Amino acid sequence: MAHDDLRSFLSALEEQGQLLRVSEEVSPEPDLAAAANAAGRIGEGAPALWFDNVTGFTDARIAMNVHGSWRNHALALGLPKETATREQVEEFARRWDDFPVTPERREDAPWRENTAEGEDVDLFDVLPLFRLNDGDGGFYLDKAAVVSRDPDEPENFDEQNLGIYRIQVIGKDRLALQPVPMHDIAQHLRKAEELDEDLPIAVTLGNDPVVPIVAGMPMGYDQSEYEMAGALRQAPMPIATAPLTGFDVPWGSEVVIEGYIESRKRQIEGPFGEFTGHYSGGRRMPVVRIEKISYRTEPIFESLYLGMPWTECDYLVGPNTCVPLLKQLRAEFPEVKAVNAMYTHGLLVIISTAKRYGGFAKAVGMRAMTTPHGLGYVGQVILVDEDVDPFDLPQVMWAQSSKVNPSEDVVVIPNLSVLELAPAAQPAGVTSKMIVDATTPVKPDVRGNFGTPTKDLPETAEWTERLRSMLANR
Ligand SMILES: [Mn+2]
Repeated sequence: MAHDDLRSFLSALEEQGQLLRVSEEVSPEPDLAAAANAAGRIGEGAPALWFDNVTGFTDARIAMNVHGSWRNHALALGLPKETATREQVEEFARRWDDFPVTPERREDAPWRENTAEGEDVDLFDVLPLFRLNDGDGGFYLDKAAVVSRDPDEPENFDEQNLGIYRIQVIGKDRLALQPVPMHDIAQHLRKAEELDEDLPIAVTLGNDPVVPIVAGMPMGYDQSEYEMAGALRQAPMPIATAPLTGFDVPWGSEVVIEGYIESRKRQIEGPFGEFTGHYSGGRRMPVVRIEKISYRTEPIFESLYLGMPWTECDYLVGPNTCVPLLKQLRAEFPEVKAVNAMYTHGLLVIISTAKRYGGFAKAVGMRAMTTPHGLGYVGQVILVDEDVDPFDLPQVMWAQSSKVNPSEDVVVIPNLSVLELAPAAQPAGVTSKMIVDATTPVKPDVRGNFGTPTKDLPETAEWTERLRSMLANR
């Protein structure tokens, strides 16, 4: 069942026992972030967290860890909460094939209830801002879906982009935003700055749970995130027209912030604890001038804790990284069976593939590095045979330990692109990348002295069931 906004999803989570209301008084720092950090440390099935009794805030409603467990991720896709991770990825991949689903335009967006513009814009009036990690340089909006358009083709709906970017609040009406060069908004900004024009944007906060999933997904430049949201929701995505920019924004957002990235202006942003498990330092980033805020009455502020994995971020960008890589690889290499890009946002990827001929698996690895996500992330690829499950790490370690002859199966390619946040890159933004071919060589590649593989015995499946039922009936 599709949820049209964050509120209805939080209600659904509560009905399923997947929302925990923290009613006792807590401090904004460090309690809010520490609680969300802890949600990633209490084992499977962590709930979303709701806070409305925060010292110093007379009027705050804060939701965290909304996607922060496989149960919540399943519920976000409208699946039963017990759905296994692998099944969630497979269902996600099935729904991908329903793309595109035309969105449904609605007029009565609830965020039209309240507005502030010009001199009256004050983010601190609307949002209960707090810091996440103790070394952060300020307050962040880290789960907002940002809408921008291609300045060359502003009427092209498919090129209108919805993306999640880290955003620091640097004043009551000022933001600093990080456009990773590999992401679509960076192309929009580059074109605007070539014309010395400000780039209009709409920052939407507190959305239906599929919006952060599609906004954080590495799709093609001219693939509409709203049309993909419709495919994943199995219902058209409700959108509405933002009043200042005229952009298409989610109908159900809690808060819509509109303004302009000021051409060629930069200001220090950061430090910020990142998904890599390391802080970025302070860096010069583009500056946003806010001109209008629209918001629901009693808006909910949704925030996401990130830092040393696993955190909510890792659940949010797990399947939505695996599936695009799988689909983009299969378009050219139908032999690819499965892709596991669950680790550190796909800085490392495990791919299982059949081989057409010797050397084929390495070609699959190189292609992974040139997909939209690969250009900024995929730094290590482990390739395994088609009968090895890339989500089963003991199997992957078996393949790597038994199949790899390092001098020939480990290929290092120097000076490739990666996002600046990758901690091991040198200089930031450039790195060597590695392919580990842990597949069995096929002709004409006849290296190694591989004997006949010891497959599970034909009767093992039957005995698995027998043992299970004997144990169950003891
Ligand atoms: Mn896009």
